[in-house]
Amino acid sequence: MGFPSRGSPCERKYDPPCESWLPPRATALRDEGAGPGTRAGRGAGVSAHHRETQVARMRPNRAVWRPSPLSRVACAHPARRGCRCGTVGRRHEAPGMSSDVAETKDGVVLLDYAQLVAGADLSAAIERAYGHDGIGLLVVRGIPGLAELRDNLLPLGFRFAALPTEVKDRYVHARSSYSFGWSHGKELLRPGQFDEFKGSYYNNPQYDVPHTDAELIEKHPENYHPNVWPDADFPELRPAFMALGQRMVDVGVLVAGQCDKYVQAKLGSRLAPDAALAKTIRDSRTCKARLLYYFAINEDATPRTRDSWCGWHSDHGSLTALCPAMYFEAEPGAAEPARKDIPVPDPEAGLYVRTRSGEERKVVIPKDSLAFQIGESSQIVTGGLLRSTPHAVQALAHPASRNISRATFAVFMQPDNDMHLRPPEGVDPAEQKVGAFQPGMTFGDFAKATFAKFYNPYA
Ligand SMILES: O=C(O)CCC(=O)C(=O)O
Repeated sequence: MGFPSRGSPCERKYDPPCESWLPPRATALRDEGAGPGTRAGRGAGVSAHHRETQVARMRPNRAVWRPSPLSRVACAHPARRGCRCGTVGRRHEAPGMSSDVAETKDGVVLLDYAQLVAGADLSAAIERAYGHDGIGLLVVRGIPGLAELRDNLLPLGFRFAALPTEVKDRYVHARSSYSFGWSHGKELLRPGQFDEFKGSYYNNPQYDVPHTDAELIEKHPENYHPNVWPDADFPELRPAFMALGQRMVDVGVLVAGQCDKYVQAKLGSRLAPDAALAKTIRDSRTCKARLLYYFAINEDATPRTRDSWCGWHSDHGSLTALCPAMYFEAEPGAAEPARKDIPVPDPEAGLYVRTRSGEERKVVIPKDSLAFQIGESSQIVTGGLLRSTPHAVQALAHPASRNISRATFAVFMQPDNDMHLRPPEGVDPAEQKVGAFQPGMTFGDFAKATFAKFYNPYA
């Protein structure tokens, strides 16, 4: 296995060999949005999907719709069939909210990167996306350099997955419960069914060596183990993975800063001191990035369920960044795709969220944008002011599915293991019915309990 052992590890973020091709960073970027921070990530145990799939299933009251006075009038938004918000026209109007929130053509809340950098107050958009009636997800567009970073990384998902099994197996890391390196066929799609058609490459997108404390690494290998890179067989993965991953965390900190503004205005001094989302993310050494590759399903002609490529789950960290997916066409066994970044030939395939009203909505992330999803840890520390949403990925239907595969990249921003998940003052921790959460838990406890309670085949 390729465990890096580079010098002065602990203090050193990954430095791309050459950043000259990246657009200049706004100086505000790293300092913006100081405040709360959390992150939602993989890695506090076994594949989060195992437990997340089951967590989602075990939370019947997630899908509660609170009707507002407006809910009697049918919404005419083309992307919101069945919505009862009362809006007639292009913009969706969530109950009790102003209409000055931009949306994608599918009705997903849309923020401009430039507005984020300028520090505009985007609280209305945050409430629309992450509040009680939101879908737990928003999109940020206009991110400089994103298209190129995406183009550099996602095809590597295809190429790595096409390597011989014995090569990929060198980078499987059982000791961290597959939270670093290559993982395929280890996670549950749904109870009893492993992820045959999904492979993942996990690593920390910020720190190759997040900690040098041997005891801590031994105790929490799923978070603090050094990154596992296939440098000997596939050296191109590391720079492309780290460059896109760091960019996504940077934008995540800006989104988190907006969440903090909104939450602070609503909860003020009731918030626990370490509930600040942007700070949590900035301080965290356990962010986890995942290059996902969904294999083509060539032969199976059974109808595709929503969770046919990725099971229903909610992310248990603080905030997840998602890259627009890329589809490939290739003959079985090909080392390179014949065509890449093609339009998906089955419009039903892709990412879905389950709304509070129980509706399953397809979410398309525009190519120049990133999506950001709220995780369960943020839901806990804000007493449910920000809410996570179950999501899943549907595979292409047969025969359109033949030779068509999909890659994407997710960055799970999550608190450090020892951060306490404290609901706001006045919110009874025992009333926080969020996954495996129990009062008094740290994030590390929460993550471990989540895995242990719902599924841990590696224990
Ligand atoms: O593939 C996607 O679009 C979503 C992936 C995802 O939800 C996850 O990795 O947790």
